[in-house]
Formats: sequence, structure tokens, C-alpha cells
Amino acid sequence: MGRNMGLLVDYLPLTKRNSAAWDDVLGVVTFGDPPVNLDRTDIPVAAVNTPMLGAGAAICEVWRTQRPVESGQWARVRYRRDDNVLFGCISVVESAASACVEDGSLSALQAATENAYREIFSVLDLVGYGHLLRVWNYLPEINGDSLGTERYWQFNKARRDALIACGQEVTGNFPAACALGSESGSPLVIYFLASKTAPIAVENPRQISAYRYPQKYGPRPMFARASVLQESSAAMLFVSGTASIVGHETLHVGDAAAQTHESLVNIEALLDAANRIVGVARFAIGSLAYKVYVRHSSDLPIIQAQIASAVGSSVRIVYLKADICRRDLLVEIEAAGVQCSRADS
Ligand code: 3EB
Repeated sequence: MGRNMGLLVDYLPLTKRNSAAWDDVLGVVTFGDPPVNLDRTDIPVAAVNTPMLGAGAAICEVWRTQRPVESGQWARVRYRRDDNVLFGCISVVESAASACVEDGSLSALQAATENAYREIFSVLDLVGYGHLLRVWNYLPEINGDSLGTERYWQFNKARRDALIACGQEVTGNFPAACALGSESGSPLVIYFLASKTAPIAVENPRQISAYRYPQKYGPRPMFARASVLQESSAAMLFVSGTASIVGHETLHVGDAAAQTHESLVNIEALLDAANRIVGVARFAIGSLAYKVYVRHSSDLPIIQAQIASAVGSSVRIVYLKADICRRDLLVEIEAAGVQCSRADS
């Protein structure tokens, strides 16, 4: 398989590695508060404040590559990259100072979001990784209101404005994404993967594309349901946050088990769509790594049971407590996977 197996994602306790073992790491994501410190300052760490659920030591998300890496920082964006893929992260404190709150035209969250995305696109321009592949967005009080609108709507407006301002609004060119509520008082944290070669955006035939949602959901969320990056010897799949939405409507309001099941049916449909694009049935529900966002901790057992019966026991799953962007959603599931191309082996 050699050196070109694509990216690998692991979920592991930080204690398992000594300093040198971080050499092949592109980036790390820690969950909960306080954020964990690495003894390596050249590795970008996204400190996401969504508590881990379930027993066990603090786990972090580790993105690794088999290719030589180089670290850098520009403005507030810290990154590390191999010759095709870049991991980056940014943390922005919402501050009224940078917003036009007086006349109500721009909330602090909108200003923070626009600035973050502009910095991200500047970095990508600068280092030549022109394609956003996957973006993870975490903002506190995602379901809260301010200035007469929902904060998730404000975030969506700012993300959309920044994408358009940076020439990224071409349909079919959106990254896979998720947007979750972190604990209140947390900064806006965005981490992302970008690539030099273009990924393929994948939509779900069971769902209206989010960037075509009806106006009643507010400014349109600009993301693809999944993205695939094909390299010579590996294909990588990134499944966006996936919830109990069919068409554009939330299904199974108030029923966490049924929402979990519907989300898994959506992921199956996405895998079919992705496999049609890649050409062979290679991504399977039992061979991905998962993150599951749970609104109410008390729903954890029922959600875990649903997922275990669908994906099997050999799969890596991390459960996090987070608010989901629609108030009626109780659970959201994301996934990632890598497959080696048989053509090369
Ligand atoms: C949905 O399908 C549920 O705003 O980036 C899923 C994935 C959702 C990404 C985003 C939102 C986002 O509309 C929520």
C-alpha cells in the first residue's frame, strides 16, 4: 500500500502517544473543557467544547497522513499539510467591538463567522489548497435568538456572504460540513480539511440539497451532503452532519430512536450515491468512523442501541453532547472513511 493511503482518522486517548509519535499528524481535535494541551506546538489543535458522553478517558480526534508534512500559521488560522491535503483550525471570540451591533446590521456572531471564513479562504489561497473538502463548525447557543433572529441563521448568512465574497458560491462546489452548538461561553471554533485536487460533492436523493432549502429555514446553509476525494490509490469520504430530515422536513419530532434510524437510512442513501460516483461499492456503513451529536444526554442509551445494531461493533463511534441546528432535531450523525483503490494493489 506504500505511502499513499490517504488520510486516516483515529479516535484515541491523548495519553497513548509520546512527542515523536505526532510527526505524521496533520491535526488534532479535542472535545470538552478544559482543552487538552499537546507537548507539540507545531500541530494545530481545535479545542471543541462539546462534552464527551459515555464512559472512558478523554478521546481526541487525530488526522494522520503517510506523506511528509509542514506546519504553518496565517492570521488566526493554524494549519498543517501534506502535498495534497491541509488540516486547519481557527477559534474566534465573538466580540461586540468587531460588529455593527448598534445599527443591528451585523451581529457579533456574524462578524466572527465572516472574519473566520475570510481568513480561511485567504490561507487556502496563499498556500494553494483551493478546495474546501470538509468543514466542522461549532458555535455556542446555536438555537438562541439575538437581534430578532436565530443564531444559526446569523451563522448561515455570514457563511454564505463569505463564500460569495470569496468566489466560492458555485453550486456543486460546497464542502461537506456540520454546524453544532457548543457549550455557552465557548468561542466560535471552525476546523477544516482542504485539498489541492478537487473533491466531488455528493447529494442525497432522499433530501433536498441544503443550499436549495425553502426560505422558511432562513439563509441557506451552503454545504454538500458528503464529499469524496479521490487520490491515485485511495478514496476518502466525508459524510456531513446527517439528521432526521427527508425532503426538507424534520421527521419523528420528539422520538430520538426514530430520528437516529432515519439518519442512518440517510447515510445509507449517501453511501450508495458516493459508491456510484467512485465506481465500485466500496464505502460501507460498517467501515466508517462516526461522531454522533446528542442533544439530551438522557437519550444516549436509546441512540447507542440504534446505532450499534446498524453499524456493528467493530466501528469507532464518539458520542458528544451538543445542540443540533434545528430545535426539533435530537441527534445528528457524521462519518468519514478511507478505502484503498483496488486498481493499484
Ligand atoms: C440539515 O441537514 C441538518 O449548517 O453546515 C447538517 C450538516 C446540518 C451541516 C451546516 C447543518 C449543516 O440541514 C443540519
